[in-house]
Amino acid sequence: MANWWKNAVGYQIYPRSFMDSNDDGIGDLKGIQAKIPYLKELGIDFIWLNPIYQSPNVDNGYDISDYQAINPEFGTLEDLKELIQLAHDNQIKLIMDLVINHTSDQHPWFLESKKSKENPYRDYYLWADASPEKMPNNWQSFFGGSTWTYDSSTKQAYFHVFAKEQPDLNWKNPAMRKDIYQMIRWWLDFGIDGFRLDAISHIQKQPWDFKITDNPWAPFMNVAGIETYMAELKEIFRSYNIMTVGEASGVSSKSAALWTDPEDGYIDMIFELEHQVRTGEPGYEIGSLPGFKKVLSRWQKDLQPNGWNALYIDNHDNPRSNSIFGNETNESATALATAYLLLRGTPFIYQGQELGMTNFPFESIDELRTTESLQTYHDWLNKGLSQNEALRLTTRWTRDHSRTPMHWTELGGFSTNQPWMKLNTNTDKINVAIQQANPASPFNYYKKLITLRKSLPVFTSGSYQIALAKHPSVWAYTRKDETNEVFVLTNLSEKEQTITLPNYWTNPNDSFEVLLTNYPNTTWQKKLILRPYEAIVVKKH
Ligand code: TEU
Ligand code: CA
Repeated sequence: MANWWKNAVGYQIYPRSFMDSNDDGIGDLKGIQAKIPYLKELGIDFIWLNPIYQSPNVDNGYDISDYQAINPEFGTLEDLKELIQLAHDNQIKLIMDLVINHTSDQHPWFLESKKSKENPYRDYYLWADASPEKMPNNWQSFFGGSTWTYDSSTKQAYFHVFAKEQPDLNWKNPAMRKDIYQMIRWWLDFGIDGFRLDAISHIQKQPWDFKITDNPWAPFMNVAGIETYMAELKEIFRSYNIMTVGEASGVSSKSAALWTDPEDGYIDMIFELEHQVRTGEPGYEIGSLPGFKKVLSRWQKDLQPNGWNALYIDNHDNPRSNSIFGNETNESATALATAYLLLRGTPFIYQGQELGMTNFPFESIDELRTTESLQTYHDWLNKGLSQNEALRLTTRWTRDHSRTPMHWTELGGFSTNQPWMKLNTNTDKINVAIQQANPASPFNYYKKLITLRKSLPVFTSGSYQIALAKHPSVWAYTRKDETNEVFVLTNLSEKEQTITLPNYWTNPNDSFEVLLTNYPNTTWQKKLILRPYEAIVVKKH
């Protein structure tokens, strides 16, 4: 069956925080198994698991020390096999994170590589001559500080775009690539249904003497020469009936159409990293709706002829959309859902998003877990800020907001033990149990929305056209194919918005059917007063 992923809806699981089955405070594979019926009820078609491989957890599993072993915290390979079987029995597929830009510094390849310049694994990584005072260049890593770490025993430094415990692999080395490709095939033969390719646009780097002009990340963002490696990866992917989604920051919407072209593309779809547009002073910033809408509209347009989008509003690297673009209400959770889930592409839902989970009210630095955020906090303190100020500046946009454990019941229901990270304080109001019982809950709205998306092919393959493009608070668009035309109208603000719909949308000769709304008593007319975070989906007959 070709392209099964085109009309599929994905669900991202952050295994550490989903469900703990053995009460050690850490989510695990058996916990996920126990929640398959929940995912089935929600109506999703595939799961993306964040990394569950053997890892020292400097970056919560994104620092892998053995690609073919499971971190015992999560369970065993046998547990994963069982999970895949159970998911498949429920018509749910499962894709894994593929982290091949870097490994852990504890990976046997790196331990060898470090030993000497002559070691056969030396060139599996990127080494250059350096001294403690002088690194090969002044490039900065994504996680702060130099991209280089000095090694006194060989008088060279190794390169890393993330933490120093995550050395970058040397993609120029065919022996390294061969080992990586073997590992990829091993997983595909294991029976998984695809991969999310982590940080894939960074695998190629500029020469070390490349001069940065404006963009500090330019030396390792979609650098020319990456095509060779992507083409080799594609060759493997194309020999399996799987899906691939690349996290490809720096790949423009124009090139993304080539990357995801159904004939010649490397991968099936791309996560863009541009739509989290912020406004306001650092530490006070919120999401900018005009930016959000503009970026997503551009991606819709540029990928329309050939490419394919991966759609998301929440993930494990960003704060909760219901806090950043919404006002933490059921209405904002459901309006945001309506706005993105009916776009052209494959939607992903991040665990808890379907409940409208919110940011965590951080009161102390001890509540944070991400290495990167702890680093930022200390940087602020060193600049002379008070603890309170430093905490506020760090926590407005920390990844940790989305990593708090899932809310199953009024008391949380994630674990009977102390969880690895605190649960949010609103488990009594936002949880699976009460939302399943309440027909008007975000959970039940997501169910309807997913069903609606799958009920009409226009939502999968129809074209996208924005309306009221300049409106600062309303996102309105048309999806259209030969058979159907639907209008998606969302007020993404907490104020009422009075709008005049385009004539075309309200032509008296046509009849209109409201397919879905998140408020009672919705009317459809030329002049409309949209209530706070109101969403309406209408079909023209
Ligand atoms: O994130 C990747 C990431 O943050 C960068 O690739 C991004 O492109 C950059 O910040 C530019 O805006 C992924 C994972 O999602 C994250 O959790 C990991 O920490 C990271 O890779 C390292 O593996
Ligand atoms: Ca556990």
